[in-house]
This record gives sequence, C-alpha cells and structure tokens, in this order.
Amino acid sequence: MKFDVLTLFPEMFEPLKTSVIGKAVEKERIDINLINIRDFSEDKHKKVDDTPYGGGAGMVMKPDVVYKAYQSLHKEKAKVIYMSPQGKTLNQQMVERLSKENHLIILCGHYEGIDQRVLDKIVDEEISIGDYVLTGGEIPAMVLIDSVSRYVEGVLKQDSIQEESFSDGLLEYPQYTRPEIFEGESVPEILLSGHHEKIERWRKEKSVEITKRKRPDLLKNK
Ligand code: 4GN
Repeated sequence: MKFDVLTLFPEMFEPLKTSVIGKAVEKERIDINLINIRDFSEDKHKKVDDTPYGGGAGMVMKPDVVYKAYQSLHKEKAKVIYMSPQGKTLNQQMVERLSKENHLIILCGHYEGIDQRVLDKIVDEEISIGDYVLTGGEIPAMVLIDSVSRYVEGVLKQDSIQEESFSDGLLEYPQYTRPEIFEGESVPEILLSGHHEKIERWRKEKSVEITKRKRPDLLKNK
C-alpha cells in the first residue's frame, strides 16, 4: 500500500517511523511518501495561504499551490482523501474497505482550510476521525494510515486482525499474562486449563458481556 500525504508539516509524521508502522515501512509492506505543499509555491516568499474572500479571521490555503503539489504525483487512479471534521466518521468497516486500495493520496488542511475550488476538483472522499476540530489534518491522516496499514498483508502477525475488537462487531475479551498471581489476583482458571474449545467459548462470552456493558450500541444491529 502506498500513502502519498500532502501537508505543510511533514515533520509531524515522525511517529510513523516507530513501532509496528515503522517496521512495516522497513519491510516495504507500506510506503509513506510525504509531500511538502510549500515546495510547490512559486511565490518568492513561498507563500501558501492568503486571507479569505469575504473577510473573516485566519488564512486559507491557496488552490494553485495545493493543485501543483497534487499534480506532482503520478496518480494511477489513486483515491484522494481529505481529512476534515465535515467528512464521514471513520469506522472499522471503512478502514477495511480502504485497505483494499493500492494507493491513497491524503490531503491535510491547516488554518481555516483549503480553497473550495481545488477540493471540488481533486477530492474523492472526505473523512473525519470524530466530531471535534483539530488545528490540522495531520493527526487524522496518521490515524487513517495506522488503522488502514493494520489490514495490509504482512504488517501484523497472522491472526491478530481476525481476533481483535470489532472484527466480528464485538469488543475484545480480556487478556492476561505472567505472573499467574498479581497483587493477590489470579488469572481466570480456564485460561490455564489447556482446553482450547472451552477457552474459545469463554472468550466469546466475555466479548458479548463486555460489549453489552460498555458499548450496547454495537449490539443494536446484530
Ligand atoms: C480533521 C481535520 C479535525 C478533523 C481537522 C477530524 C483541519 N480537524 N475530525 N482540522 O477528522 C479546517 C481545515 C480544519 C482543515 C481542518
């Protein structure tokens, strides 16, 4: 999977060089290409934004600069995603669908936003990570890259995806590791029994119980 990220702040993406996503990049299961929109300003001061027509506070990212940055990509039918609080809220089903693409272009806005004309011209899908406003689309873009990458072949150890929360619409069962007794609390006996079938049944029961208690809304359409 290739991610092209159009941003004014490529340095904000440093965290993706660590942990599971960093490994996936090293193993070339995913490719994260950061494009600094400022590099495409032809202005002598490298200007990327300007005051809004009609007045008002803040600055708006210039359409010509964003379009030049976009055109610099060899786009073999890549889907263009704009991170915005006005988008459809990201969920695991959308993550799974997007992971089937080969190439995503993610556009990050900053300040008051991007001139509507270039958005209308290049954006295929507007996605939000939740109902709150951030200073830029960079953190949402990282959330999208992380969540989608987990579904890319070879990024996670086999089985991890199937077993996790949401894969069957339920929350995950509780996990335990050594020591067997921690602060006087034992690990549930069944997990030490070696009865794989019973363990599976216990975990499923726990998943349903936890989902009922913490997220009853997830059980509504089941
Ligand atoms: C996305 C972008 C929140 C989200 C953003 C979100 C930058 N904030 N909920 N901020 O996914 C105006 C221009 C706000 C871009 C946008």
